[in-house]
Amino acid sequence: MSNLPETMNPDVAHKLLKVGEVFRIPGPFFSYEEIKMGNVNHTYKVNYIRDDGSGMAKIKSYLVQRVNTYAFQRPLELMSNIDKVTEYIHANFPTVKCLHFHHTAERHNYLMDEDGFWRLSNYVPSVTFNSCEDLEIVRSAGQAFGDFQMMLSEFDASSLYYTIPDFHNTRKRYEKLKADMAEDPCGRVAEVREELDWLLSVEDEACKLTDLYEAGELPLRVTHNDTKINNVLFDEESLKPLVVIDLDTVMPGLVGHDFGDAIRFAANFVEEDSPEAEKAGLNLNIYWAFAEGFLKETAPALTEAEVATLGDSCFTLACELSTRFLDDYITGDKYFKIKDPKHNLTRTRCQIALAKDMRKKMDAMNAIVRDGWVRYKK
Ligand code: GN1
Ligand code: MG
Repeated sequence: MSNLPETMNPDVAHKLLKVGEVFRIPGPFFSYEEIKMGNVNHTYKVNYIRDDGSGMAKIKSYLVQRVNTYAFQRPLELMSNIDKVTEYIHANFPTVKCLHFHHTAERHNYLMDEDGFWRLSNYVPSVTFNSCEDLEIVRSAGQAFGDFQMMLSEFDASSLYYTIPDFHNTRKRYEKLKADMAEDPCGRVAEVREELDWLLSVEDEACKLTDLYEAGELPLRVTHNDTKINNVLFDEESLKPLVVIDLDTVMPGLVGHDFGDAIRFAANFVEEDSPEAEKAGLNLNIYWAFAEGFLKETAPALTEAEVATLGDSCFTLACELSTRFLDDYITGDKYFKIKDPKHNLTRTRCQIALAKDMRKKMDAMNAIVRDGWVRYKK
């Protein structure tokens, strides 16, 4: 479980207080905690005191995020996507919880100032998991992501902007890696030769999903595209899923993007940036549990061709993310937040080790999704 508080920095506290004022949050503001989850945006839980209606003080919290505009170069389009998707869910599935973004006096759901691009939403008391051995929780995370995708199955995909163009275009990710490798702007390529060689040796296999889509064999859906299990908030007591969060990359995509990304995160024996890459690998029990939950929701809508890609999509997403981590390392760590100078290299090695192990287990992975699909599609 995550979300550990840390000591407050007065400059950050002052900034968050100002952001709260722009979003018209009634005070007094008294503290904040940085939420360390998320590798791209900065997230803070901000705490205010309120009257609970009977003259007693209660704590009311919100989430403030500074959006990383290096990753999201068109943040207004991103906020427009989130608005459309949450309004659609609210209108069509009124009992489903959504994050709600607050507006400024100018009716903007963001604030752009000299320090960046900010947004503020309600805080949902909950727990999240970076890893989880409890198969029931994993199964329900699979259901939550499957259900999220199904809720959006009638949503007009053409009304969405591509917040990050070619986000899961594995071919383009490889092309960028190769171009940056040739340029070697930080002189780091010699050090990562082994990782590069391995990734390049499996390029065609990793790009199968992209190639099949381009050949017209797979339908485009509205997908979440960042299905880490910690993007599902769970109720603190019942441990049932409450809401799927992080809608920054909700865009047209393939079902395999959501399935594969969830598996490469949740079903790894170790966390995605473990320095013990030799321990990384696919936990088939977790894979099975997630697949059960996901297919329970999605099977009736999936084509046979899509189901046939689900096992491979896990390998694809692990390789694709390896190329992204490695590319960031080669180009000087501009995209992902890093905790130490080799963090992106550590992440790369761990994803590669996972991808290698997935390859050995692919027959079992394919059998599991096929079996689940056959049972649930009726
Ligand atoms: C980023 O920031 P976070 O943790 O939600 C990234 C994902 C990666 C993930 C790897 C917009 O997600 O694509 O899979 O890190 N999000 C973006 O941990 O690039
Ligand atoms: Mg994200």
